[in-house]
Amino acid sequence: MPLSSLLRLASLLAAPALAGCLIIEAEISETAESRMVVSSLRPAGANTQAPLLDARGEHIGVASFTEGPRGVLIQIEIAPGGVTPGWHGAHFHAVGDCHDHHAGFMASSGHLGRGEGVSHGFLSANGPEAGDLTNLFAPEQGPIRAEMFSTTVTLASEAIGGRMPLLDADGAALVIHAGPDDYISQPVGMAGARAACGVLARG
Ligand SMILES: [Cu+2]
Repeated sequence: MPLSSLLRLASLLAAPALAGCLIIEAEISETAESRMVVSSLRPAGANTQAPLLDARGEHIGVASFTEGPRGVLIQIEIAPGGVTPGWHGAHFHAVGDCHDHHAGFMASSGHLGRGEGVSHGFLSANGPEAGDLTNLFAPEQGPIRAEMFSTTVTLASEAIGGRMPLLDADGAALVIHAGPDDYISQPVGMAGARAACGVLARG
């Protein structure tokens, strides 16, 4: 798909009221009345999703993933108050396991693509890792809505064109950290604890 088409697609996805082709899902947060409705705008073409849990194991939002010809579109929506206001690092972690919220989501392992000769961070000489993503911003009030595009991963079960597979045997998780990623410090950009985690569902 030419770049112009990709940009047109992105603008359509960013303007759901105009696109008229989105499936609107809504689900009630069971634990926090103040959060009211967690609405998820799922593009009709989205291939899979990851429900996001916070460190208390509460459902705070959802991430949707759509495979493109050169990478994966990531769309994140988090309810108001789901994470603290400010910038937060986000990465793909190597294992699709977020059961251990009480233990800091360590079961999701390290960043996807961590290995010899590879460093964390877009600004690192030997970076980035395949799982690196840009930070997202949580406002003081209202929900978080963020979109990212990764050219280093695929939703396939095997590598495609050098892109690492998210849905291989041990899956993958989208992890949101307590603080921002500085894109250069090792091993996680000084992003701190793992504040939220979501396992990518298999289609
Ligand atoms: Cu991380």
